Amino acid sequence: MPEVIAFPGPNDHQGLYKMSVQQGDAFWGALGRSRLTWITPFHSVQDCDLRQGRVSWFLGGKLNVAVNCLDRHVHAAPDKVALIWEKDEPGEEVRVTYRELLELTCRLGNTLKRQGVKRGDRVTIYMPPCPLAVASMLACARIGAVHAVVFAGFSAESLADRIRDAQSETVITVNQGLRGGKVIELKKTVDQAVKQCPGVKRVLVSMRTDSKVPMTALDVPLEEEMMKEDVCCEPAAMDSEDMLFLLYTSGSTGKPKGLVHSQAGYLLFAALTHKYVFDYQDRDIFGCVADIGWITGHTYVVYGPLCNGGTTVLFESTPVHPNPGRYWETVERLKINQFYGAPTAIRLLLRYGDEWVKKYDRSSLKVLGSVGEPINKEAWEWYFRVVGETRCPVVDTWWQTETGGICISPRPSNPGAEILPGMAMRPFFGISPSLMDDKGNVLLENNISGALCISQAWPGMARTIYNDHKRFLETYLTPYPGFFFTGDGVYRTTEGYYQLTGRLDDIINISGHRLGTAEVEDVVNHHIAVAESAVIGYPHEIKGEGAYVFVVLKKDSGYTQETLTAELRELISKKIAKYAAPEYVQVTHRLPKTRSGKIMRRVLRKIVEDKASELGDLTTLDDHEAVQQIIDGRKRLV
Ligand code: 6R9
Repeated sequence: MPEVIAFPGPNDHQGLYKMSVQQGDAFWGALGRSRLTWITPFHSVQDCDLRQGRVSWFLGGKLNVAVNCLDRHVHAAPDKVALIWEKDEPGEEVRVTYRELLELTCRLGNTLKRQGVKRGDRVTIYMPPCPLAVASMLACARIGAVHAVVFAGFSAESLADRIRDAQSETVITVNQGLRGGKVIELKKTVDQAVKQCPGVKRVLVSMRTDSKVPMTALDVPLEEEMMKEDVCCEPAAMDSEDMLFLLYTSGSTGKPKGLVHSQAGYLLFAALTHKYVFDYQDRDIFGCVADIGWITGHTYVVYGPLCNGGTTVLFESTPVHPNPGRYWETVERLKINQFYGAPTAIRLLLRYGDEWVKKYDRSSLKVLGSVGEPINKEAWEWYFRVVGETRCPVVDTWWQTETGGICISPRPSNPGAEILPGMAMRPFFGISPSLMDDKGNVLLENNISGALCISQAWPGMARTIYNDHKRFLETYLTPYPGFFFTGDGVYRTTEGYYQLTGRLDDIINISGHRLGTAEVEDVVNHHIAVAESAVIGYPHEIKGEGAYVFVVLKKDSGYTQETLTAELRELISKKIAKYAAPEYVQVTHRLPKTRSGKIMRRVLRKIVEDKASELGDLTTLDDHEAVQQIIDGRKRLV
């Protein structure tokens, strides 16, 4: 007889949290059974050992993620709206019901199969938010292929790197994108990328606009092919731990890494966090404005809301198109109940003043969410007071591509719990945060700062880095053996609440987008005039952080600071993405180095933060004059 365990009531968050971390098997087992639909039930809830890098959930179980996100809701309510596609031009939204989305997904799944895509194959998706992008993700899930969505703002080079790393033979894209009223030649970018990827066998092209684009021998017109296919597509029975998707993200060294998420644990964690953090109810319209190319788009535009049978908004535009009232006009028109966006956009809109917000009826709003970077108090207060009229709790949600879903955040479904401005507050069910000091000791007390680690595996965590498990272990699991290391710093208040303080490594966060300084340096160092460089992040009023490049030129290169700045900005946009282009390029004669030759980024950081009087311990610095020159050079630049 299995042991009967009393489950705390749905409003007893403390009880639920306690159970989730102390009796994880009972907690997740019950949720896995009740919230997911299985083809074969699992026999064990988990088999995890962070020390060994072993993470498996719902062992022995077989399921299909697309069935969980579509079929079961089609049975219950076929005409319920699954997606509202909020196109670039306001007022042209398109509603897609669960029945329609299932049909699209099946036709697309059959198209992929006919084109030769097999279970386990990787499919790269390079598309803006649109129903066919969601159907592409779900079609992969349906036939057991692995999707790798690449944000459609990445350059051809970045796209090619990701296609090659994933060994994708298939790319799905659109003829053109539309964003902020501008046409973006996405197919052209794919053409350039595919030239560098001999492994690509086919490119499926959807027609987002009416413009014909040149088609090559590899290209397949997606809508035309889909029309020929059946609206039924047998779902593959997938093991809980089979790969669902790869998603590339920047690390502090080397090329971006393809984090691997698996089926059941990820989906359950997505659905549960979506339900509890946003207090999502059956008829609510959920408006997450993130692009599907980021993890936020995966988990809270697609998988969480659809697994819960919800209605989710796909936002194709920008916060300022056609004017800074866009978000709130969309909230009014679509009657959005939960709005989920990034601090960088909030800071930008705040500057345009309250009128753009107040013009529109926001009475549908119940919860406001923030994600991607720390939200400063001023932005938090404005979001809470002006946008939400102090009526809507603000949930500052901390998580990462690696964590799969929200890990630290307030839960408005938790009645009466305090929420403080600019704080992620409390761990979600199953998440046990640990703070570490430099020596790897666990800090048990409150009112203390440390490196944020998580001491137990949770169902939504990434399982590995595609084709590089060693790097996965080295990055996340060996720095603090037995713990998952997040790379973030955190402060725990006297009350035991968590406040994130920023990255501890060489990752900078530009408008909520991660960028490794090493990635940028790699591009800068390829410029013919550059002898060496150092890239750092500096505080930026709107973007959170900006990139600042220090360059030492080769002798007699003939370049001035101005010409070099323009060329480097161009080069970085082309090689990485537009958002990565640095704000400042400062040419200097020397970089500050230790006697052993290491660049002292700490010193450079202080200088660009205008804290040159607080440079700290400089005993290892070999060249004090270099520092003074840099301070003087910066004064001339800004
Ligand atoms: C979901 C997402 C992850 C990094 C993360 C941290 C920063 C995200 C945050 C936050 C403070 C928050 N971050 N949310 N910092 N408060 N609420 O953004 O994933 O793109 O992988 O970035 O973003 O530094 O480590 P990802």
